[in-house]
Amino acid sequence: MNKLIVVSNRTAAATGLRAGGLAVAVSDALQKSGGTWIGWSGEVVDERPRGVSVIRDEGVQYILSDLSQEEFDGYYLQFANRMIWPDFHYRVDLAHYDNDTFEIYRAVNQRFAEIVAQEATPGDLVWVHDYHFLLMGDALRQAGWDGPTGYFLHIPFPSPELFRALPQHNRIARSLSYFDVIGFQSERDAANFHRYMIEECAAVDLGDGRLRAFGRTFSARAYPIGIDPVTIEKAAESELARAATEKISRFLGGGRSLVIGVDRMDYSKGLPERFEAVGQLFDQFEQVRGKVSFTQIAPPSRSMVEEYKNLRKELDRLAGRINGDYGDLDWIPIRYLARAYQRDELAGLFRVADVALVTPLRDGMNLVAKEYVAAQDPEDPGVLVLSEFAGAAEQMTEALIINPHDRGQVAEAIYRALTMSLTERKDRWQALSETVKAQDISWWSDRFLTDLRACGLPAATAVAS
Ligand code: ADQ
Repeated sequence: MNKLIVVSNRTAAATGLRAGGLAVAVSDALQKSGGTWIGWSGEVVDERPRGVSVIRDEGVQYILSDLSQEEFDGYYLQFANRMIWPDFHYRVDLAHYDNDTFEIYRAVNQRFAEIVAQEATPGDLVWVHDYHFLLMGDALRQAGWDGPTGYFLHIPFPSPELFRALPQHNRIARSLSYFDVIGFQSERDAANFHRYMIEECAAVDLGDGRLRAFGRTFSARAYPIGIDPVTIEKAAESELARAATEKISRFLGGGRSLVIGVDRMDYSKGLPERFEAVGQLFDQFEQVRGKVSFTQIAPPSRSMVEEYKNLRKELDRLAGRINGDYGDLDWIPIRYLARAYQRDELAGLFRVADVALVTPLRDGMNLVAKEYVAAQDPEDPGVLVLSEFAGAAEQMTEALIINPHDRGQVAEAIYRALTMSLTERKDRWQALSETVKAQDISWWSDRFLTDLRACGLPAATAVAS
């Protein structure tokens, strides 16, 4: 193998590694193997961009292209974030189905495919990421690249009934079939994709995750993404972590328990439902009033999209109402901080939090669940309350698994977590920690890249290896 080429909408160069699981995960994988990362520069310009900019940083070469205003609106804001994102997160009610923006989305996929094809040389591996580039499979082949090409979807793959709601579903499925390896976060997602391909595209199931459809043979399996637990453990003991925990301890005052939530502000994360469940906790379990504070950290994202603006208003309203109903002169039940924090600061907050609420309505994986476990003190670990609809629930079965729509169940789980014995907390944490350590970020990328590499080998070698 020569080099690895990763393609994703945002790269670590453009995001500066802030909120966003993809940036965190992929930059770790690329730094280990060296290689090229191709994506959007983060800049929007008036004209259709012609050139690219090339940056080198910590062993990774970044090739970045601007987006024109028309591309940004059609490809990014509209098709990716107002059609695919809501549809794949089971929010058909929020999706704005539209054919014109699909054409712009297709053209942007083709433009980036041409940048990849210019950079790739025989022996390279191309690894495309996420829902911005669903059409990259055949776009790459059209651009002249025919080497091993993999695709990893970071968000859920919906049930076939919901995928079919996208007017372009068949076109997208055909394009996906041009990838050699398609990776999903969970078994549930992989099963949804298989069912769609078999029911709708007459795919033949060849066993072992492989399918034949549209005249192509490819594999589609689950590769649950992990984190680097060692980095998080260290981060939890850093200076920044200490400073953050001192600040929050001053706010909490002596003896008060901390329940924490950390999410991008997104309707898929179930934040209004979570706030309501915390309200219900104070309503149903009066004994915890004044003794527990819930802090939600939620940096606004995609704030140009209307549904996200509405969410912010909803959260402001709910936090205000719950604090008004239950708060006291010396106690604020819900604190909600609409800003990003550094990884070290978050790790410190995770470590001192008695309970973490990871309660998305749908989530591909959810890295916060894993980061929370990695940041705990083994002698006094906190408790994870986890939605059954996060991909992480398939691996993290020792968390308190809840249905985020069931406020009463979530309130009871929080109460149970707050009153859980040290022995039970340790047992649960031990099992979770073993999973997070064994199935870490390297495990994820190694498994995917091993399968992808096997596609580039002559058939006899691939079988023998
Ligand atoms: P996201 O939807 O962004 O990722 P998630 O997996 O939780 O969700 O990752 C968020 C990352 O951003 C975490 O590393 C977290 O620590 C960080 N973060 C969150 N809030 C922050 C804040 N206030 N300040 C700074 N950092 C913050 C998508 C999918 C997920 C999938 C990931 C990775 O939606 O389901 O797990 O990709 O594949």
